[in-house]
Amino acid sequence: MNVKSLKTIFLVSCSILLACTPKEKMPNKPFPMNIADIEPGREMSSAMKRSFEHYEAPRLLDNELYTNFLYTELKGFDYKDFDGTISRRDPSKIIFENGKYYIWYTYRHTATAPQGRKLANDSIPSTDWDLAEIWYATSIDGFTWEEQGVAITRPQKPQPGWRSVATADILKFNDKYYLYYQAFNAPSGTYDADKDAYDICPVAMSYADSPDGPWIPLNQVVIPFGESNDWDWRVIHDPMPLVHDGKIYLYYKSGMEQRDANGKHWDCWGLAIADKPEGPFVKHPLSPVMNSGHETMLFPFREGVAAIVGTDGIEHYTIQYAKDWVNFEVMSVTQLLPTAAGVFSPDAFADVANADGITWGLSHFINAGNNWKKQCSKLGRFDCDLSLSTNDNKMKNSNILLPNDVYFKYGLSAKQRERIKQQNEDLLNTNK
Ligand code: AAL
Repeated sequence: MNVKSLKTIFLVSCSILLACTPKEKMPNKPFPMNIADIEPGREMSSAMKRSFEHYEAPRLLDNELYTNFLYTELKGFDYKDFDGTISRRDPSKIIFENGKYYIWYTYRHTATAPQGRKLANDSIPSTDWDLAEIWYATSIDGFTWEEQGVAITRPQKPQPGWRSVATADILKFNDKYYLYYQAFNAPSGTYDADKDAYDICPVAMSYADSPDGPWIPLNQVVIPFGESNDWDWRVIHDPMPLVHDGKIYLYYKSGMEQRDANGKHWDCWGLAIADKPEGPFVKHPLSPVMNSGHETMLFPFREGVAAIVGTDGIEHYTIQYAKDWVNFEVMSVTQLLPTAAGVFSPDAFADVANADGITWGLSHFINAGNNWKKQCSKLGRFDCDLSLSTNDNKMKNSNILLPNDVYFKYGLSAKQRERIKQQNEDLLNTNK
């Protein structure tokens, strides 16, 4: 058969196919001004269809999982003029017990500011969360805090966490309290040749009968690393426990080696489930269950779980929801998100069928003194409306504009200026 007859057969088959394909039902009227006037079954563009089908509501104002975040400085914490020797960061969830709010956080009080892993020794920290302990504070109103002191000290070598204990989160289960935290056995940033990775640090747990302690260490690793070459075989960070269906649902961060433009590995979030706080924790077979977020804050919402997904990843700066606690969907895109925050989630452990959500929490602000040589972090409060019972329209704005200076601060590098100059010259040369 020659090329010409092949072409003819192809064209004839195409027209038969086209004739058989049902024609798309195109709307014959322009899109109406009022949503109520949209005819049922009307064909829509993908974007308009998404407004009605994917999101909770076409208007942000009606989207329970959209919010702004408004920030307030806290009272009650001293940072020695941000000289870099005192740091408070990575706050836990906030709980309300004994007539007051409780929060736990990474507390570092060292002789110097962090100096990097090469200069680190027994008293010089490598990073902002090295040589740290877990401290706690209480508050009556959530704005003024009273530091209560240490909750988890560093145990003796070789117990997990002898070098640093950091990034704790709280669980209340059957009237007892559990703190899960990162337990470093080497200065953070140290290279581990066995695992060919930095920051190998298991999750440890301590328990107490009261939020005021005393905290008893379990002295064992509670969330096992994955097998060699599994996505989470090297790092398990940021443990976050919630209660669902009578079990402990603990989300944690790990990630694949693929580097992003900012040099960070691909952060994802896994889910491990246990019947008892000490485990065994069984990893959900669909883990990782979230594809983004260096810092993610989770809380029960309606019958599912919601997540505020912060920096890093293809779905950063979003608020997500998983009705089944496993399969997350993007519910909104937002701005000025809290960083590594701890939320006040009254239903975190209540295991209710219709959780209300959250309206505030504490975020950390790294490099609090704006001087990387004296790096330290501070805690600040954020307020929001991700709650079914709160309806604060002011939290639903979507035109937050930052001061001009902020835009220009993120300017071009000399290398980028050079590239642009070259592109201009090339254009001039080709048009001569
Ligand atoms: C934080 C957390 C973990 C990391 C480091 C300290 O924001 O993601 O805790 O290890 O940074």
